[in-house]
Amino acid sequence: MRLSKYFLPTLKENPAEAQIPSHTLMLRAGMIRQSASGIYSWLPLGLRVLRKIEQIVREEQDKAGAQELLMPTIQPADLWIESGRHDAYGPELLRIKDRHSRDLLYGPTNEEMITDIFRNGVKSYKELPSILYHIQWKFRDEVRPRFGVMRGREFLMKDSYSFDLDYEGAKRSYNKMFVAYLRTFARMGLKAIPMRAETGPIGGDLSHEFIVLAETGESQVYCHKDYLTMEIPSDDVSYEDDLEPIFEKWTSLYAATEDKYVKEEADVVGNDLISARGIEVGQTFYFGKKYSEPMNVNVTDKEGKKVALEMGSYGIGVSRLFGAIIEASHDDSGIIWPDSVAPFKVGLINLKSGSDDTDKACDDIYAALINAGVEVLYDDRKERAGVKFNNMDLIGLPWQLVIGPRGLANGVVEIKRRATGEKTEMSIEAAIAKLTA
Ligand code: 5CA
Repeated sequence: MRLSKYFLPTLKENPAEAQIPSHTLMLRAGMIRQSASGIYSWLPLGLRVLRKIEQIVREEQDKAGAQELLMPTIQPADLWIESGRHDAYGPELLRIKDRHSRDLLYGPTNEEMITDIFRNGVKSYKELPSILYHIQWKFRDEVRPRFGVMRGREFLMKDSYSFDLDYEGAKRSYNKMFVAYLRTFARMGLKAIPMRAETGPIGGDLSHEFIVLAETGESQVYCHKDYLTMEIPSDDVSYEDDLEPIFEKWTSLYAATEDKYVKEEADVVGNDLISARGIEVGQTFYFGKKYSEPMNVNVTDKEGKKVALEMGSYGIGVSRLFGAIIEASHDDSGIIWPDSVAPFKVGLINLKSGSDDTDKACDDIYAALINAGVEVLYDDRKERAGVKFNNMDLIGLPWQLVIGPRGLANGVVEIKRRATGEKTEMSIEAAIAKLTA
């Protein structure tokens, strides 16, 4: 992509409405714009990152055996009346009437709808277990939307739902999602720590919040220091294996917990516990028959008896992760994207746009990288070098490739790694080889 043609409305100054780095940087780097309180448009550069986060979430769900479907954003209120949540959910639920005065709502989550789809589609225990998920926009009319995409009103969520015949099956499904979550967040360069949690309006009695530690997190959390060095389950661990030992290992250190569970925090902090701020990027729930009993989600078991299914649900805040990754990875100059979610891998900087030599060299390098399948943002604008450097640092692409007349005369270009600031001079061939490796 040539920057001269790219819609990238960056800002020089920190916007007054932003209180935390991710919000400031997403606005400054031209990635989002607020449309209404807690509701955002995703501009081209931001959308590329959102899609990559979404894709990692999708791949890890698929590996765990979950199947993707897509449910609508608008739901009939009837289903929520049936489950009893229409009243229970309160003013966060955006209730809508259509032209025929039918009651609808903008879904804040999809337990009812998936339950309805499932009960009409499955009859026998032989069709279990099953985990279904979708990645869809949600709406919660939060009292205090804040921190940009971190606590929005409209936000993108991955929500999975598991259906099993008995508790043992449901726990196996829970463990699969638990391991998938550890892997998902690790692929984004995040250390997310599972913490025992309350279940709130979703219900149930087993729940974990996955918390990324960051100074700007909304909640105060405490966790055992060993969490910081604990290994993510390797690829050798299959989803067919018994995952209970992994679950035990990750949940047994004086369990990691939110402050509401810590009674004598002053005594325990300072020993093996770390006190930190955290961002909740996902939450898992086991709620047994909470929806399946009132909504009649049955199958016939081996003996031909009807049994209500054991269910769980598992959410990931896809758009919140965007902010969480920036909170965990930025410096004074801007964002530092982990390679896995970077909008482009390479920022190609032409230090003298308009000069035949540098233009020709940049065009050739750009073509070579694109042909090799590398995502490149080429700053071909007639701007000062300082402006280009600042801009590249701000948007945080993992690699910068700098082409100037002086270097070219000596047969070299410069590669900079954004994360470390390390700069290396090398031949054009060597630079292309490095970036396509
Ligand atoms: N039905 C369950 C699991 S599918 C559920 O809705 N869980 S949740 O309420 O915990 O939401 C799942 C994730 O969505 C949260 O962990 C959080 O990362 C994200 N999330 C929740 N509310 C917001 C919000 N207002 N803005 C951005 N992300 C949010």
